Amino acid sequence: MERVSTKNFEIARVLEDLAFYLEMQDEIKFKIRAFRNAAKIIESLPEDVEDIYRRGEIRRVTGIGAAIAEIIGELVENGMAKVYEEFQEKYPVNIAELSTVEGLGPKRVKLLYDKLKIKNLEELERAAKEHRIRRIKTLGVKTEKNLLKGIEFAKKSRERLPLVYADQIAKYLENKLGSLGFVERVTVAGSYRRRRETVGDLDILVISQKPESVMDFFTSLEEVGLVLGKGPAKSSVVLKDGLQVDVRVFDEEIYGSALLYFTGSKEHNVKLRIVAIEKGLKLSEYGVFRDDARVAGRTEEECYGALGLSYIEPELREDMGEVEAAMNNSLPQLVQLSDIKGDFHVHSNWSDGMDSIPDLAGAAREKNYEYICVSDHVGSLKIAGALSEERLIEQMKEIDQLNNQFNDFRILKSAEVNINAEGELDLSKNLLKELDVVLAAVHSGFKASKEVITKRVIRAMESGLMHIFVHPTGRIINRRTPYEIDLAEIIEKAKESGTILEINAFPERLDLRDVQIKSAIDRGVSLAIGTDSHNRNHLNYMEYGVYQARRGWCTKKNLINTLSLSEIEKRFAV
Ligand code: DGT
Ligand code: CA
Ligand code: CA
Repeated sequence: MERVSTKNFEIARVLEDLAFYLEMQDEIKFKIRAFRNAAKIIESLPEDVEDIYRRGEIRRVTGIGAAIAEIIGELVENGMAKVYEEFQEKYPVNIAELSTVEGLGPKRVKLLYDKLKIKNLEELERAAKEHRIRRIKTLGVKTEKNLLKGIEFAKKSRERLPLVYADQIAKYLENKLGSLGFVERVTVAGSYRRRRETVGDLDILVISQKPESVMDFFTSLEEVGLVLGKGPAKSSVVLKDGLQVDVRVFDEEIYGSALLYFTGSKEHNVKLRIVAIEKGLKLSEYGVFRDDARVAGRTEEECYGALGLSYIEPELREDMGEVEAAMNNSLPQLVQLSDIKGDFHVHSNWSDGMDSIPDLAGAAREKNYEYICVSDHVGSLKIAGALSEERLIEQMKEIDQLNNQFNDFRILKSAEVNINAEGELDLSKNLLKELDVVLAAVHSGFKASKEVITKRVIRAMESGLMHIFVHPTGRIINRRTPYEIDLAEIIEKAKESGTILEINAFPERLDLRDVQIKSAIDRGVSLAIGTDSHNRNHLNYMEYGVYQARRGWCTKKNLINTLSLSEIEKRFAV
C-alpha cells in the first residue's frame, strides 16, 4: 500500500476518506461529523500536524478526540492507519475521484460498488454509458443522466489543484531545494506565482552553479512518483499525489528574464514580445536584447524597464489591459493583506462552526483586526445548524456582552440569510433591522433557470434589507458548477442599490472569480472579503481572498475590509 505522506493536507484527506467510509457504513452522524471536522481543522492548521504530534500535543488541538488522535499517530509513525487499510480492502474505491462527481455521495458509492463493482470514474462512466446504472431500482434513468453530466464536469476539472494545496507542496519543495548548499535562490513561478485559484503544475526556477546536483536531488525526493525527464537545465516529475513539477536551473545574470518568461501568463508574454519588437528589441527567457547584446535580464524590474514599462505584479499578468496600463503608468495600486482590518463572514459554534465567539474574536484580535462579522446561518432552511430567531436573539445578547469588554474591537452582529424562492430574505424584518450587517445567499433552488435565480436575487437587493451578497455564483472548485445567474445584471443592481458583493475567500469557493471582481470594480461596486470561516484557523484564508481580489485589480478603495472600525460603523450606520 502507498505510504501516506505526513503533510497536513494528506492526513486531512485520509480523515475525509474515513468520514466517507463511515457514511457508507451508515455510522452515526456524530462520528462522521467528528472526522470531517477534524479533517478541516488539520487542513487549516498553521503548523505541521506531525510536529504537533511529536511534541505530544495532538489532543490539545480543539476537535481532535482520542480515536482520531490515535489514527493521526499511526499515520505519522507508519504512513498508514489500520482502520483505513481495512476499509480500503473492503471497498477499494477511489473516493477522491468519485466524490468529485456531483450527486454521488457515500451511500451511492456503496450501492454502485455492491451492485456493479464500480471503483473509479472510468468504470462509473462506462456503466452509465452502457445503461447499467438505470437498472438499479433506486437510481433510474434520471439519476444515470445526471451522473453522466457530473462525470463530464469532474473529468474536466480534476487535473487542476486548488492554490491552497499547491501552496503547501510548493513551500515544502522550496524549502527542500533552498536548504541545499549549492542553491542560491528558488522561486516557484507559473500560475502559482500569479496566485491563480488553481494550478495545473508547478514551475520552479533555481539559481545554482551545480545544476546536475540540483536535478539529482530533486528527482530522487521521496515524494516523486515518476520522473518524466531529467537534464541539467530542466527536469520534470509527477509527484505521488499526481501533481507535475518542472524544475529549471538558470544563471544569476538572466534570472529576471527567466522568471518573467516562466511566470507567464503565455498571453502576457506574447504581449510583451510585441512591445519589445516595436522598440527594436528582442525578449526571451534569456534576456532583453538589442541586436546581439543583452540589455536586461538580471531582474524583472530591469526587463520591464527596458521595455519602457513599470513593474507589473504577477497577479495582473493575464493580458487584461495591464501592459497598456504599465505603458502609461496607470496600473492600480493593489490591495495588500496588511491593509485588511476585518473579516465579514465567520461562523461560530452557534451554528456549524467549531469555535466560540470569544475564541474567534480573540483570534481576530491577534491579527490586529478591528472587527469581525459573526454570521451564522439562520432561518427555516435546515442547513448547517441554522439558528432559530430565538437563538439569534440570544446570540446577539452574548455579542453585546462581549463587546462591552473591548474598546478597540467590535463583533458585528450578522447572519447568513437565505434568499428564498420568492426572493425574500428568510428572517423576520425586525431581526434583519437589528443585525449590523446582513449577508444574503442563495442556498436552495440551484437548478432554477438563469432568469428565475437572477430575479430572486434582484428582488432581495431591492428590499433594502441586505448588505452583502455572499458567494454570488455558488460554485465550488472541482465540485459544483455555479448556478445560473446573470452576473452583469446583478452587478448593475448592486451599483444601483449599494449592495456589496462578497469575495468569498474559502479556498474551494473563491467566489467571485477574478474577472468577475474586475467587472464589479469597473462598475464601481464595493466588495467585501469574507473567509466563511468555520474555525479560527480558517481566518487565515483571508490571504486567498486578497490574492483573488488582486487578480481582479482591486485597490484599497474598492474593498470595505480596508475601512477602520469607525468608518465601518458610519457606513453601516451602527
Ligand atoms: P498552469 O500550469 O496550467 O496552471 O498555468 P501556467 O501559466 O503555469 O502554464 P505552464 O505551466 O504551461 O507554463 C508556465 C509559464 O511558461 C507560462 O505561464 C508562460 C510560459 N510559457 C509556457 N509555454 C509558453 C509558450 O508556448 N509561449 C510563451 N510565450 N510562454 C510560454
Ligand atoms: Ca504551471
Ligand atoms: Ca509547467
